[in-house]
Amino acid sequence: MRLLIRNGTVVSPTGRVANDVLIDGEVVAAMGVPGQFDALIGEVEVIDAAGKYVIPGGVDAHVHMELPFGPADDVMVSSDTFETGTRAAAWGGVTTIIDMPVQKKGEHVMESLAEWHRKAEGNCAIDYAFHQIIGDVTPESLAAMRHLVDHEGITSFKLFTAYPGVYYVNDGELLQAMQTTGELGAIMLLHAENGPAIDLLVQQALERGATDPVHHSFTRPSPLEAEAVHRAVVLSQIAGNAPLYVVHMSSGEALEEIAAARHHGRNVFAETCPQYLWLTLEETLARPDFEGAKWVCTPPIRSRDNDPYWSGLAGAAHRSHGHQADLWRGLRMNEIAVVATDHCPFCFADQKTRGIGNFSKIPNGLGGVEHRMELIYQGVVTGEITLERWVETCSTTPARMFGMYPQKGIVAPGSDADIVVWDPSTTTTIGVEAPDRKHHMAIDHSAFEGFVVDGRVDTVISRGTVLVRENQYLGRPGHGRYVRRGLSSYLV
Ligand code: DUC
Ligand code: ZN
Ligand code: ZN
Repeated sequence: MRLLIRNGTVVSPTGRVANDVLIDGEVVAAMGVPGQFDALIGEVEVIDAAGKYVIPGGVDAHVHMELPFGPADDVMVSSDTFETGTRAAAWGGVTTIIDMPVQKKGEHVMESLAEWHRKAEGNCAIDYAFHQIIGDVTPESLAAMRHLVDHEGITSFKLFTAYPGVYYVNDGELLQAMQTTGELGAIMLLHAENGPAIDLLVQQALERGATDPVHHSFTRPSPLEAEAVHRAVVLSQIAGNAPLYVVHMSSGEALEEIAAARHHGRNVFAETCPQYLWLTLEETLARPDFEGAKWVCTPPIRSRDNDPYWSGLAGAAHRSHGHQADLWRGLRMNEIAVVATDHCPFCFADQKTRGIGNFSKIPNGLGGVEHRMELIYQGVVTGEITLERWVETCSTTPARMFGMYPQKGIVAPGSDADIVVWDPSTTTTIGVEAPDRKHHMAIDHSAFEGFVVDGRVDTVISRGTVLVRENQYLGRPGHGRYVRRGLSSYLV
């Protein structure tokens, strides 16, 4: 099967060029000046991309489909399965996801990986890979990490300094795991918050009757994110400059820690998510009548200015951080390398409402896999980043960071034909109430309900197969394949 994308503008991190793209089977066969392949018309299927951008399919490096979340006696499972979540991702111009098998305390890494393969295999509309979560640093899990790098195509591991009793690892365990990732040339992903301190603040808040969703943010103040980032940066130094990638960064202070480390030439990278770039506590978590629960995710959505709770406690003068502005700047300056979503949806009706009267019981997570490309493109429209940087942070860099480049992340001869045709001339309305394209995620609300953004996914191609075209879904479960990853391209 051959496809010809004609008359479009191909965008990569290094620029944009008028090129036609010829796809043969699963890969890009050739690219050339407009009209170069016109002799093939009649023999190939043609997609007209006049006035549109032709970009590499999105790579969302941080998602959680059907993730069991919460303590053992009260587990809730994130509401998108691999089937529904990857279909929604395809609708949103994403052609590769990286999900995360979970090893908790006392569990076996290899069993968790086998379980994730069982959940994903045969169900995904798009290609998928895994980062392995290590919740229990033991000789067995350290040995398993070696096995995963050498034999399973898993070259990155996620650890947590948050969630004591569930995923939390202490500093010694973190250092030991970093020594292992450093030796292997693998990357450690870190959820960086000071879990024990947060647990104390949560307990104190509940004791004084502060039970509304907004207290989820007040009890996870941004200095406790920055402190955890700083500690991890130091530990990675002690581990011999072991590569560190801080996931879902939400605050200006945490960003300062990353920027300082990078300034000193350290192997430290950061990721943020659309919710931290676009949403503020005042407009979301602080909504009355428990509606704020829809936006409970971790780290929390930050205040427009600063965190009133911790500045009040410390008696500090009010100072304006503007977390969102800081994060956009970080994205522009490459202090933040990647935008992912941390897609982890929970329905309001039967999941979020479990936390009425106790915000700490609200399952943590937002659905966003379908909207990252358009929400970050809006940053192009508003002048925060360039068109090239959009492609870089949403596709090329995650592919390079996690050992999938140039198979993924670029429109180039020999690369997988994972391509999105993007129409900048129209708009998208986001949400369950959206008039012509209600969201496809298995969640009963949207964190971005009613947002009208410029641009729209027009056509989505995954390894040469058209998944979305003319507002029609043509994909199927099982098209997506497991991607074995190599080592990161960013490390020498
Ligand atoms: N944060 C979330 O919001 N959900 C899942 C896990 C996490 O770290
Ligand atoms: Zn996390
Ligand atoms: Zn996550």
